[in-house]
Amino acid sequence: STVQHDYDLVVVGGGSGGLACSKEAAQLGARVLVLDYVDPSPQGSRWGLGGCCVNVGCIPKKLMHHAALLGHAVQDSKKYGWNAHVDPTIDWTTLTTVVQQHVKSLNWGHRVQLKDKQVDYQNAKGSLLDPHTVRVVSANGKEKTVTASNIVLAVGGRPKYPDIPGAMEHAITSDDLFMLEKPPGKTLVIGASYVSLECAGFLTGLGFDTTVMIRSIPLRGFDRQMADLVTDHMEGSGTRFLRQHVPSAIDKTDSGQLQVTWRDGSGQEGQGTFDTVMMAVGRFANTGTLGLDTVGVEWYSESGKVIGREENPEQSSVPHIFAIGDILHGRPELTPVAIKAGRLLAHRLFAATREHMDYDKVPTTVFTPLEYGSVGLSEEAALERFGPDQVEIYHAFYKPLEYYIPERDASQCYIKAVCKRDGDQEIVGLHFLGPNAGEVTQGFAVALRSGLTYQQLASSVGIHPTCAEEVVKMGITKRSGLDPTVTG
Ligand code: FAD
Ligand code: NA7
Repeated sequence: STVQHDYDLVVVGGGSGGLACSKEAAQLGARVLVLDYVDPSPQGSRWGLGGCCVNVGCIPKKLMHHAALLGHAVQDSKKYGWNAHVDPTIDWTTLTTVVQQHVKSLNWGHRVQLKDKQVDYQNAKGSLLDPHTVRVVSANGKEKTVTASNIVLAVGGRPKYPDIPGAMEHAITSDDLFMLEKPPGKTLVIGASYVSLECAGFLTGLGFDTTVMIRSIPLRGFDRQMADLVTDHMEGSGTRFLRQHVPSAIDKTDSGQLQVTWRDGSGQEGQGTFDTVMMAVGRFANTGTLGLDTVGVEWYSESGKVIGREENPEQSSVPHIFAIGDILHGRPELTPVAIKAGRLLAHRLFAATREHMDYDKVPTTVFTPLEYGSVGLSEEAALERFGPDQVEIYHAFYKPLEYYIPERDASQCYIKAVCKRDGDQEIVGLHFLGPNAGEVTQGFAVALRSGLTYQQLASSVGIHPTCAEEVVKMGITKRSGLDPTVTG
């Protein structure tokens, strides 16, 4: 049809995926409108343009993780001869101020880029009225409609609250933590997602008495052995754990603290008092008010996520309506995934390219105090897919050079390559626990995506002295039963 719509593309949600897609589309000559609107958290936190990653995700998280590592480095530095006489303490107000300043500079940067690239932007909430019409409600309540040839939904997700008395009222989530006015004090983090462990890890590192409540296992979906090493290391660094515990209520005491009631694995009830309780029990997709049913976009009621097509992963059941990022069912919830999917989609729509997002072997890193980088399959997943006889695991426990002088414990510094057993032994999964895991994992992930085999890895020359070289030096298989500890 030759119907003229107001826009070639309307993008609902100005986060990682939505901004990347709208900018790319505009660069390719499309007339683009992007809508971004943030509902305040139940605790009243609000923020600017850019979505989760910029405001309440990757960026503030990594900065606070780094802040915690710096404190640790000051401790280590004394052993190297630095006259650092006082034990470092964190000034929470300074930390949140500088983190928020950086976030605001990114909010501003996004605005400038949209302007430069001639993307129309509105701080407004979008929903679908009919398959080509978007209802736009601006922050001041003004309402209008726009029509679009194509619509991209990129509304991301928000933290869940468990359905227990007092949770919504008294608990914060990661949406509040990074802009918390007062230092969190004694903190309970509920849940065992990577968000939970990362936040608990840096809070411990910043000097706050921190407890994590886990109802089953840590880091569901990740390699089990690695996940257990992550929590072992945290426990050794002072984070407390309540395992097989579920919360049942949160009450405020007269002194203003929070009393948490829980049940342990044997059904026994217990209580503890905290200054801050943070929920990190997973996230739900922001699709509830989008009007998906009105236009016939299929979605899963359980997660709120949009169902993509096999042959065109971001295309919904309505051919010109697409979903990218955290709201796309069955895909990793990561910023670079949302960005890449958004860019490729813009090219398919406005430059007639055919390249699709490849969601396989997407690397990620859990920024716990000891970082965990991974790409590809966990040991469990490989054993299930190929069978125990067809999988070879190479592994190594190693000690980073930097750890010797300050006598840091390296018990959890561990690497594992999950390989097929036949032929040149294709590597199907790589797991690295150690300093700078994100930096180490990125390059190896490129190699894995290019079909890296164990033979190629083993024939590579390391960079000495690094932790990354331990990856290319791994020679002990699990099957052999030999001690995988690197010596010398
Ligand atoms: P978002 O970035 O969430 O953007 C969606 C935007 O749409 C938001 O601004 C939202 O308010 C807005 N919106 C919602 N509904 C509407 C509507 N109806 N109309 C208009 N606007 C709307 N990923 C990594 O890769 N690395 C990390 O280290 C990392 N750390 C994280 C740490 C934490 C604590 C959290 C919570 C997440 C982290 N992530 C990380 C995940 C990453 O933030 C997300 O995968 C990414 O932001 C998803 O991008 P998106 O475009 O799908 O959605
Ligand atoms: P996940 O990975 O969905 O994890 C949610 C965590 O919260 C998990 O540890 C759950 O335990 C726990 N949980 C959920 N509900 C409760 C209640 N009611 N009480 C206590 N604990 C609870 O979280 P994310 O959304 O952060 O991660 C999304 C993606 O990132 C995911 O796909 C991963 O691959 C990486 P459980 O394990 O269910 O017992």
